[in-house]
Amino acid sequence: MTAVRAARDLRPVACGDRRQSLSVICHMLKNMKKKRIVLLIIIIVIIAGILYYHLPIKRVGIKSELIMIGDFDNNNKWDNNDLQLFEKFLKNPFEYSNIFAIKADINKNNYIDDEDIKFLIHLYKSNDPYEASQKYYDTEKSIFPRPRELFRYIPITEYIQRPIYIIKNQIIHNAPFEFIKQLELPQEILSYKDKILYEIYDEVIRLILAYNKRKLNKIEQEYAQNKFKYCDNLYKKQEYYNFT
Ligand SMILES: [Ca+2]
Ligand SMILES: [Ca+2]
Repeated sequence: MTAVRAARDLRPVACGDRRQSLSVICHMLKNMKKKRIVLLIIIIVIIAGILYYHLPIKRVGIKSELIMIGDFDNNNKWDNNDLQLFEKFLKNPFEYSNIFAIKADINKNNYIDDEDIKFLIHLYKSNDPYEASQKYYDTEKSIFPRPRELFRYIPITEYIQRPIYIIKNQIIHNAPFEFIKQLELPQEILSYKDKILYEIYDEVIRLILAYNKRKLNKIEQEYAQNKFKYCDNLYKKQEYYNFT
C-alpha cells in the first residue's frame, strides 16, 4: 500500500517536469529571431543545391518530338500537297532528311516500301484517318494503320535510323556497274542476309543518283571505274560485308 501511494505521489511530479520542458522549448522557439530562421533556410537550400549538382549522378535529358506520319509540309493535315511532296521524295529520296523518310514509313517496318506508297496514297484520298481506315477495310479487306499510329514520338537527342529504301527503281538499268543488274532481291526480308542485300540496294540507288548528278573529270572517272570493278568482284564472291 505504501508503494502504491508513493507512485501516486510521484506521477504529478513527472507530468510537471514534462510540461516544464515543453514550455522551455516553446519559449526558445519564440525567442528565435526571424533573421536566423531565414539564414538557416538559405544554408539548407545552398547545401541541397551543392549536393544535387555535384553528386556523381549522370543526368540525361530525354527529349522527343511528336511527328505526324505523312504530313510532309507540317501543316497538321493530310492533303494534296503532302502527296506531291511524297512523289518527289520517291524519285530522289536521299535529298530529303531522315525525319522526312521516317514520316514516309507509315507501316513502321523501317523500310520505304510498296505498302507505304499504297497506304499514303489511300490516306491522301480521304484526308481523314478514321475514314481511310474504314474505306481500306471495305475495299481491300485488310487493315490500315490506326489513327493513333499516325503519330510518333521521335527522340531528338540521339541518332535515328533512316528507313531503308527498297522500292524497285528503274534507275538501276543505267547503273555504271554490272552487279546491281544481277542483284536478286528476295520477295520478303526474312533473314539477316536479306536485310544486308536490301541495304546494299539502298546504297547503290543513292550512289547512282549522286553519280548521275555530277560530271566527273577523267581522273575521277578512272578512280570510279576501279571502284565499280571492285564492287562487281565483291558481289561475285558474295562478300557483302565489304560493301558497307
Ligand atoms: Ca500536310
Ligand atoms: Ca515501310
